[in-house]
Amino acid sequence: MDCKDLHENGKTVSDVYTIYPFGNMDDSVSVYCDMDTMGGGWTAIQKRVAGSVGFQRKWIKYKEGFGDPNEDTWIGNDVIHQLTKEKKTSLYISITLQNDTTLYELYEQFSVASETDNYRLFLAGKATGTLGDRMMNIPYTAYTLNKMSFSTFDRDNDNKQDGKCANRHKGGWWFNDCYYAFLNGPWSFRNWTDPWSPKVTSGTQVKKTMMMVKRV
Ligand SMILES: [Ca+2]
Repeated sequence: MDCKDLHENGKTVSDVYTIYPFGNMDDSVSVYCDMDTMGGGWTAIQKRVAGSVGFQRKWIKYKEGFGDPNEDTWIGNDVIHQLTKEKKTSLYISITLQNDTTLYELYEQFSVASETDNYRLFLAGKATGTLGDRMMNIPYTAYTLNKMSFSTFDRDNDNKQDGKCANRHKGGWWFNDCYYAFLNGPWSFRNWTDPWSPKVTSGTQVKKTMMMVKRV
């Protein structure tokens, strides 16, 4: 079903694998599995290493997924929902900087609702790491991403009254009245503001990003 199953069945090398998250052999998904980080068995839902894939995509593309798991990819919101809907699932986010330092944040509980609830984000439990929590419990509540719907440039579900965060910031995400953390910004670095404020304030600092999930 996911990379954790593969890991438990002896796949211990980080690589691209085929999983069947919908429990049906006709519905395969090609994913990057991280078998090294924190015990391994992590399924990458987002990965950016090359900038070869644009992340300013329509709702339907975020729903279905896009890109290449060997390079840059969004696994798809339907798959993320499927992977997180039943079991308690953790989210591991990392940003590798141009100087090869990797910062991370681990969210104990993560899930994404179905399309009928606009792939709403749920985070709970502890947040730990070197990035600092900038999604769940933050002092400026207008930038809290927890419990926000997903938005794309053609589907505005954000809390910005006078505009669309997805248009302004050029990518799909769980925007509020926008954000302190946004990993789907334009890879044309100068245009990507605050991937993870204040630790990473410009896309020019970013070499790689990962968002990965694992049942716990
Ligand atoms: Ca709006």
